[in-house]
Amino acid sequence: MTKKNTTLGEFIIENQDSFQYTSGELSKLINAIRLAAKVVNHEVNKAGLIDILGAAGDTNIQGEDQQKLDVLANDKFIQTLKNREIVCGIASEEEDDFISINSNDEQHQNKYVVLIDPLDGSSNIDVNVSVGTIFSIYRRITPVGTPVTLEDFLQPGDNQVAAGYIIYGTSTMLVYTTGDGVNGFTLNPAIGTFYLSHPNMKFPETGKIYSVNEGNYTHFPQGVKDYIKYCQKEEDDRPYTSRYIGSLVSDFHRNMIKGGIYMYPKSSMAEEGKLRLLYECNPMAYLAEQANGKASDGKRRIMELQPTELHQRVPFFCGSKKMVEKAEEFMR
Ligand code: P6P
Repeated sequence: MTKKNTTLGEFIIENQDSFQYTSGELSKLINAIRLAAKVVNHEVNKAGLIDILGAAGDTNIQGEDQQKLDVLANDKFIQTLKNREIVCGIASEEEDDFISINSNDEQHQNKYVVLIDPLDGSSNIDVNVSVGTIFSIYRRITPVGTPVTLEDFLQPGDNQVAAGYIIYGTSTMLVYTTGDGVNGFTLNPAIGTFYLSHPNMKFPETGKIYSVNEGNYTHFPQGVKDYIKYCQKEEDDRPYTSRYIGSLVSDFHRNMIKGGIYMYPKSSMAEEGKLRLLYECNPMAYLAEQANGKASDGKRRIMELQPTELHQRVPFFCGSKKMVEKAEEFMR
């Protein structure tokens, strides 16, 4: 068992033998994410000051072009991942198409594609509510050294080799899995080091928190309405508590620690729901299952879905296993 206060760097070295591919590759992948997380964290934490220090919208006090933070986060992650000799392609919520990274170069042996939501919940920045970055990593399926193709990105979630998130909250944490459980690392901003603070994270089998935007209640399918009323009914261990931050990473993180279910159902306003399969639902589903939780679209396991489009949306139910199963029961 890894001792607490291990740094992320030490943890990667201690655990790279359990990574199913060559050990150096895991280190490069996670180190790229780690570096980008620190850079984005720095920008996110001073977001409010930028408005004070520089005219919002054009330039800030350093005379730099003021970028929307999600665009900035996107640029930082892409730039950091490109600089590593490990990634051959990147897809992002902020980019219409995927980005191919010099995979025309014959010597280019990069084997991994990364899919990211660079700053999920970014509308919360202006009101100082926590936001997050979500990442999902696959090995390419087309031949190494050839140009990466859309096929390399449209893989079912079961093919993921790593996934995780950074939550920019009261503290900044990096939470990830490579298929051998979920571990959480807290950043000490004073020295820029992530320390293992939450080893072997697990969803409680059930919980008393449900997270959904109840403003959409009248537009939900009947089964979802019935489940929400079930959560609110005074019976057994209920009523549950409603907690909805408007930031998937934050709601997921709290539910994993305390027990709970997060729901973004389809509705008459959003026929396929709102969340994106490739860079929101699949990585969070991988983490959920690695933490003994569950993730479905209400009927099917998220990680079995065969993607058809880069930015496709799916309904999303994720969290404590027994709560997701109960919600699915109401929707059958
Ligand atoms: P709504 C943020 O935009 C996000 O993708 C998730 O992080 C969050 O849970 C959800 O959408 C909020 O969406 O429609 O409830 O405001």
